[in-house]
Amino acid sequence: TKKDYEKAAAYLERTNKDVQSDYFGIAKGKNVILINLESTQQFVIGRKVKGEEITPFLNSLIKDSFYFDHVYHQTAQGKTSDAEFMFDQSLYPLSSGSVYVRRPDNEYIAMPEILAKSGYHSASFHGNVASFWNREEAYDAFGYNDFFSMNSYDVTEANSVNYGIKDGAFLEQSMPYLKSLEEPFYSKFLLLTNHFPFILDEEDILLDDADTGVDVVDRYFQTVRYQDEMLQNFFEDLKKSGLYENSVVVLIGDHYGISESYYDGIETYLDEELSTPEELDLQRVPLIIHVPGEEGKTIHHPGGQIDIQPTILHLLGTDTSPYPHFGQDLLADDRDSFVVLRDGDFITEDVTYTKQLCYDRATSKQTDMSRCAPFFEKRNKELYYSDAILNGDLLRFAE
Ligand code: GP9
Ligand code: MN
Repeated sequence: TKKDYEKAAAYLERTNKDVQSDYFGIAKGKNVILINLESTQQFVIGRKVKGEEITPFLNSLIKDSFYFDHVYHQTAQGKTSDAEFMFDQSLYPLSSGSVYVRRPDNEYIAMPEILAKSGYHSASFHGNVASFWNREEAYDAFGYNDFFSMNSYDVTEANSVNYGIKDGAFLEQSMPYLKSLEEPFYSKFLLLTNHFPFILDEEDILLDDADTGVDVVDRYFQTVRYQDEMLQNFFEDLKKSGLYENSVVVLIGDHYGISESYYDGIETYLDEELSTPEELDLQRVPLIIHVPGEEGKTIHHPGGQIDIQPTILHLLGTDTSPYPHFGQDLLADDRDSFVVLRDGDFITEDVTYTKQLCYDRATSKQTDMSRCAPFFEKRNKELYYSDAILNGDLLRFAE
């Protein structure tokens, strides 16, 4: 009911989600190119296998970008679709199933619709079939103008692996479409090659075997390395086309690639036993935001995928206060860092709550529950009001 909507809106107002940073509006009028790094976890950034960097291109890009090294994925069963949903809508995903599949008929106020008010055209690019995760229907609900899916690409046996068209061919074939878009645009690219079980053709293997004794982990490093190389090519094409200077590029991982059953391989690779808070920290995904002309800066404060939408909107100089959203501008220094994962775990500036235990973030040691307990109510409310909005289709009452 409208009353329920008003309660949720009052909660969002009380918790002050609209703190702005000094960077508000620095990218006004620029295009946005958001790239979803499939299954890419933060821990690969800056690391090496047999002396070779796993992500040489991303490592160099970070030097002149905003880089967030403590952003956690907040996805649940909807995997990529949950991540995308947060980027576009800044609501939590559902605790089970995918919002795309379960709630495509809801009213939404998503990124494409918000940016359309400033004259932006919006497009999503993805090499898999349009019906996967019910994207076609969901994108209509979010207000996307274009969806370039499998039918828009020349997909052959030779240029495909695992789930479909390889990232290299996908990005290359996307360029003409991207160039043809009306500017300014908001575009979203969903990569595909770095997906479990991490299969590559021989010619695409650019990194030595890590020899962890766990094949999935060894292959993971190689598909991440391949993805990195294809991104480098894409950036070169962006530069050639002239789009680079006029676009904000956001790169972010959608969810973990290595599940708990393969942690042995990560422990062998890192040469250490993972503590409980370190296991939670494996749920971090890289977030890199490149704004042309801006100096590089690394931000260590914790954040989540739910924060992507307000962070981008603020860079573009869009006031987010009229739009219901649970995230915050990650560039705002004086924000209250509070990351709620979909299973109820959470991370604050000082503590981590996971496996029903409380940990001190500075020491990674278990600490008294009294330091985590004060956040339980806020955690519950975040998830409660977001669920209420989705299950009650409450955005239809928003102005
Ligand atoms: C498939 C892509 C990958 O279209 O979204 O699927 P997921 O990571 O969600 O399993
Ligand atoms: Mn995914």
